[in-house]
Amino acid sequence: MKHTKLTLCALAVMFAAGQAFAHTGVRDQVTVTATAGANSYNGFTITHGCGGDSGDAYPVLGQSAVFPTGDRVVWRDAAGTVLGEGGGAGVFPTIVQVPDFDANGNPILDANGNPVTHPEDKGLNLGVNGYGSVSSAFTTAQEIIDPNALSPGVVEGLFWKDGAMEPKLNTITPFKVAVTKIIDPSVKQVNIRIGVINYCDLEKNAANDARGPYKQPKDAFERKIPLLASSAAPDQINVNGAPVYVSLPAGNGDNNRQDWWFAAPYGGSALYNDPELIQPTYWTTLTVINSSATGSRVVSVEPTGAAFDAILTGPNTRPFTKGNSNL
Ligand SMILES: [Cu+2]
Repeated sequence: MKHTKLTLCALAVMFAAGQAFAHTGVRDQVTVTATAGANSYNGFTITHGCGGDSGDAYPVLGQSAVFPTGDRVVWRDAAGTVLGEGGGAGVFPTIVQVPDFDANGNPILDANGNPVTHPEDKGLNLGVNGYGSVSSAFTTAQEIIDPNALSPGVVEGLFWKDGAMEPKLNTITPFKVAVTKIIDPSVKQVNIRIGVINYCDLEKNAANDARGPYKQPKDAFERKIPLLASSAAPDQINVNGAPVYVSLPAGNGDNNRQDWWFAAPYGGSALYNDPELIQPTYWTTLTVINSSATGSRVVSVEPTGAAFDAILTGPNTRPFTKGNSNL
């Protein structure tokens, strides 16, 4: 039997149950002011296995995330209307003074001997840092940077692998962000949308799924964990009894088991365009509150399709995907 929609999480069910913060979200909101930013030691909350709201839940084996960064961002108002692309949209300060250089590469100085500068928009920088250690279900945490980006060296994505979230439990994948002050007093809240993928089905995709058995996942301590949880079975009493868990058949004949926690990327994406996997409206969102706002505007910023295609490519999503196809 094919499970073509296993990856879709039933939003209506979750809101009906009053679990508006379920799915994969962000642990803490961040509060800044007109004059001061804030460091936030934060994380993604993984609240169920792939496809886990209305039936079987596959254990999450890893996670990728792309943050809105640099000039590959789109700003929207509360209704979703595009306000602009790139930069800080006058909400976050992204303009910096850059020195002028002469033809020989030496800084140009003014009459007082001070460097001559000009303003440049260096793009959005959330100051993302990955955190190591076995503080989530996954042993490996990696930062993803793009050497060809507007500001090379800025972390644009994070990646976790080598472990598994037991499907009846939750986990938090840790990161730090350094959010700057908000310079537009009319903006009360910024919803920072992050494109997150939870991987569940190791090295299985449309090209190879029918071949070979599903590999039993292991947790960060190399312990085997159950393959599958089913909401149709009685509540779990203990793992050894495990009436809840059943094995998967060899190969499942369909796409990877993945949950994609983002809507269709702005501007289109060559890699992330599978309508079975894209959420209708839901994004994993970091909420930033401006405590010194005088207005009540809510704006959002999200990575563009170009950012997805540059950051979450095959090398940055392996071993869960191979190459740039069948993501
Ligand atoms: Cu959910």
